[in-house]
Amino acid sequence: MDDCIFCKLAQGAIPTDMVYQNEQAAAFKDAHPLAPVHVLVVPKTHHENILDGVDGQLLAGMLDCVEHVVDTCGVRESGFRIVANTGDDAGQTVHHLHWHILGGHRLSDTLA
Ligand code: D5M
Repeated sequence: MDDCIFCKLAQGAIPTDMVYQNEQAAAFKDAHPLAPVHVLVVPKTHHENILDGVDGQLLAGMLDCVEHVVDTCGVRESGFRIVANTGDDAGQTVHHLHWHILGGHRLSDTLA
C-alpha cells in the first residue's frame, strides 16, 4: 500500500529503530512508548488486521520476531504483554496489522 507508514517502516523505506527483522516481518521501537519495553511487530506485506489474509507463514515470521524481541529486550522471564488493537472500538490508529510487545515493568491489571 503506497501511503502506509508501517509498510514503509517494515520494508526499510523509512529508517526506524529496528530491533529485529526476518523475511516476513520487522520489529521496531514504538515512537510513543507506554512501557520501558514497547516494540511493534509488523508484517512486511500490507494486512489491515489479523483477519485480513494472514497465513501461517506470516504468523510464524511474526512469532519469530516476538521471540527475538523478548530475548533482546530481556523480558522473556519477567513477562510481557502482546496487544493487537483491531478496529475503531479497540483504538487502532494505524491500519496495518501490528502487535505491541509491552514489558519491562509491572503492567496494568486491566485489559479493558
Ligand atoms: O498503535 C499504533 C502505534 O504506532 C502507536 O503506539 C504509535 C506507533 N507509531 C505511529 N507511528 C510510528 C512511527 N513512525 N514509528 C514508530 N511507531 C509509530 P495502535 O494500536 O494503532 O493504536
